[in-house]
Amino acid sequence: MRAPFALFALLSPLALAACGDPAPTYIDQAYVRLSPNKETPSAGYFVAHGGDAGGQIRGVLTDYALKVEMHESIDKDGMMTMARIDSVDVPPKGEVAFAPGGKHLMLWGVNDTAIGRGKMQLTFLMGNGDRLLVDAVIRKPEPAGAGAAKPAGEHEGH
Ligand SMILES: [Cu+2]
Repeated sequence: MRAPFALFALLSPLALAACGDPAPTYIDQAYVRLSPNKETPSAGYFVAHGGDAGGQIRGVLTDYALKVEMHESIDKDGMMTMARIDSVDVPPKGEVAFAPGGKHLMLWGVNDTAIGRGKMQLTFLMGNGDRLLVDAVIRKPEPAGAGAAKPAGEHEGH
């Protein structure tokens, strides 16, 4: 007659854990806008969601480009310039957007196989040691002349 009780005792901690699972940190809406010129880097964008605990992005890796850096465009006395950033805090229940004109990824040497496939996997290194794997859609460069419609401050490849 003790078996049902033992079974319940074993199961209940799992049930409690399932109820209390915190919302995780995650990343979505990732895309890479290819540079029209192979010699200049492409730009990557995404939205990081902090979940319940928040998190910190410490770096981004990929097998499909030679190098990836996190950058931030800044207005310095009216001149748009940019600086490398080493980490980004994503606040609890908040989000951080990497978007044209602000924070962005720079990717050098995007792999032709990835371009043909139209997407590439990015690995986000998080401050707690987690790695988040995210598929970024690869967008072809915009045709020359489309630049007039772009928001101010968006940088072209350099
Ligand atoms: Cu940049």
